[in-house]
Amino acid sequence: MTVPDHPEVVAWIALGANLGDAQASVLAAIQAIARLPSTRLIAASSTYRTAPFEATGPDFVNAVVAVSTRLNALALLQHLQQLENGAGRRRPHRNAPRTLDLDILLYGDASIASPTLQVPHPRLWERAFVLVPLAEIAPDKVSRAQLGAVASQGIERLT
Ligand code: PH2
Ligand code: MG
Ligand code: MG
Repeated sequence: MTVPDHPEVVAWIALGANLGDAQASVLAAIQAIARLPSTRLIAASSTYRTAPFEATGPDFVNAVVAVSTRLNALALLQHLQQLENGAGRRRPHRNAPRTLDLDILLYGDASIASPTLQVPHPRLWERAFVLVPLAEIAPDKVSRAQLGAVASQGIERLT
């Protein structure tokens, strides 16, 4: 499953948590992503405290990272799901509070529409908790207008 079968691609991953020690979970997940096979961490945003968006429960901690990876997109997804499960992720209902959520936002310039993975992430542009950390590490990927469109959503930089 970890056999590299792909040329190197830059992938962008969103991290989120709002159960347990969310800040510690997100920071640990960044380190775990950096240790994935055939994968190198290129950049990590600050962490942010964010208001739940179309979700219930406590405030979230969110961040975005960029990796260079030779894993194909589905293999990368499987590794990220293993990390979520290792952090104790349960899925009682959609958008339930979670110990760790790892979403592939972009995988190179690929468009993927499989039952298990949609890339670019279909709700990327609606969410300050993704756009603000993404803009921090990839200012060329997010326009002022896109940031303006989510400016009413609560977000505060932590680290
Ligand atoms: N994730 C969701 C739904 N809502 N809100 C915030 N602030 N942060 C998240 O990571 C988040 C959310 C679905 O994955
Ligand atoms: Mg998510
Ligand atoms: Mg998810």
